[in-house]
Amino acid sequence: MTTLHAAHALVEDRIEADVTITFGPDGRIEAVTPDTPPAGERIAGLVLPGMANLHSHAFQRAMLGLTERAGPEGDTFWHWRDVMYRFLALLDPDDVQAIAAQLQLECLRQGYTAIAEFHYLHNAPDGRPYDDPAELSHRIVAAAAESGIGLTLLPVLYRHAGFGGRPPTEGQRRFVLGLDAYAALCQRLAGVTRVGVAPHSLRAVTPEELAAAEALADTLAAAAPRHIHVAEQEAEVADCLAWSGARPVQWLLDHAGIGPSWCLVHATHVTPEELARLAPTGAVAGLCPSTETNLGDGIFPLPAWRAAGGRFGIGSDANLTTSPAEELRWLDGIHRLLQRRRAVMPAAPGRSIGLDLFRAALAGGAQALGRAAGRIAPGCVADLVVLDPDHPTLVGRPPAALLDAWLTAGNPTPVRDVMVDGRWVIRRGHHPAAAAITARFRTCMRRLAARL
Ligand code: NGQ
Ligand code: ZN
Repeated sequence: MTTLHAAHALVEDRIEADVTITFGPDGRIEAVTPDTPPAGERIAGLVLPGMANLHSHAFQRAMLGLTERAGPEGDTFWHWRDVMYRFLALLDPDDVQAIAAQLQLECLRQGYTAIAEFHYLHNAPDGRPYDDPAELSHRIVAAAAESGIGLTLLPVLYRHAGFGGRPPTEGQRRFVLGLDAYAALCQRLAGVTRVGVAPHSLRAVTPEELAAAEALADTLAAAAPRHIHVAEQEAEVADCLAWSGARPVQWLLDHAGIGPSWCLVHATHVTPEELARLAPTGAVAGLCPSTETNLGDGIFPLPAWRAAGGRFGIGSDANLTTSPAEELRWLDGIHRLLQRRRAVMPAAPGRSIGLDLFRAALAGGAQALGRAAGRIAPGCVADLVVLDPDHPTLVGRPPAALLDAWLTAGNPTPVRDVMVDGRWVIRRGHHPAAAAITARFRTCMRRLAARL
C-alpha cells in the first residue's frame, strides 16, 4: 500500500487541500480523502489526473519541419500526405522504436500519462511482412516499456486507397495486411499490452472489412477500443457521398455499432443532424487541434457538441506539439476567435473554463483508451501528474488558479512529477531513461537526415 499526501489535488470537480491518496501494488487507487493530517509521502504542489493522448502516429514526430513547404496550388492535406509517405519509407524498426520512445518521453514531461498509438506501419519498406509480422508493433510496445507511458496499441487495418475498395497505392504498401494476418496480429498483441482495433478510415476499408474489425474487437477484450479517422477533409465527405449517398459520420451511424467503445478521430465535418445523432451514442470525438490546424482540416463544432452532451478527448496526432495544455488552448482558442467571446463552452458564470475543459478531456481520453483513469478516485489507476507550485508560470497563484495558469500559459512545462499505474516515471523532472532515449533518438535523426 502506498500513501501520498498532496498539498492540493483535483478531486472530482474541486481543487481540495491536504488530500490523502492510497493505492495498492496494482496501482489502483483505493481511497481519496481531503483535509487530512500528513501521512505517507508528502507531495508539494497540485496533483492532477494525467491526461490520455488518444491519437498519435509516433513516427511523424521525426518529420518536424520537413512538411512546411508549399505544395502545388490548391493542394493541401493530400500533398502533405505524399511527403509523409515518402518519409515513412525510410524508417527501419530501430528508427520506429527510437522515435516512439522519444515522443512518449516528451508526452510524459508535458503531462500525458497514457497514449493510444494508431499504428499502421506493419510491413518492411518493400511491402513484404517482416520475419516477425508483429516486429514494428513490438517496437512500439518496447518504446512504452522504456518510457513508462501507459500504452493502448491500436493496430490499424488498412486495405484500400479509396472508397469502393480501390487497390492500395505503392506508398501504402507498408500498411496493408490481409484480414487473417490482421486478426492474428491483434490477438498476439492482446497478450502483451492493451489493444484496440483501428480500421484506418472509410477510405481504407470496405463495409465488410469494417464489420470484421468490429467482430474482432469483441474477441480481444470486453469493450475493446475501436478508433477510426473520419470526416477530416472535405474531399472525404464528397467521395463518401458519391460512393454511398451518405456523409462519413452518417454512414458510420447507419452501418457500425457506434457506442462508448468508439473514438471517431477528427469528425471535423459533421452536420448538426449528425452531431445530434452521434452525441447520445457515448462515442468519443477524438480531437487533435494542433494537427488539424496545421493540416488545414477545418473546425469541429465543439461548443455545440458539448451542449449536446458529446464526449471528447485530445490527441497529438502528427506530434507537432506534445503538450496537452497546448492542445486544449488551441481547441478553446479557435472558438474564442470565431465567436469573439471568452467563455465559449457551456458553463455556469464563475466556473473555471480550464477545469471543465480539462476534466472533459480526461474523461473522454480515458474512455477512448479503455483505461480506468482520468480521475483521482477509488477504482482508477494512479495516473498522476504534479504541477510545481514554484515554477515561474505558477508561483504565487492561488490553488484554484494553477490549472488555468498551466493551460493558458504553460510553455515550458510546469509538470514536475509523473506517475503511471502507481509508479513514478518522472521525479523532480528526472526520468531515469531520458538520457539514453534521447541519445539514441539523436543518432537515429542524424542517420535519417543522411537518407532524406
Ligand atoms: C494518418 N493523418 O494516417 O497519418 C493520417 C493521414 C490519411 C491524419 N489524417 C493519412 N492527420 O488520412 O489518409
Ligand atoms: Zn491520424
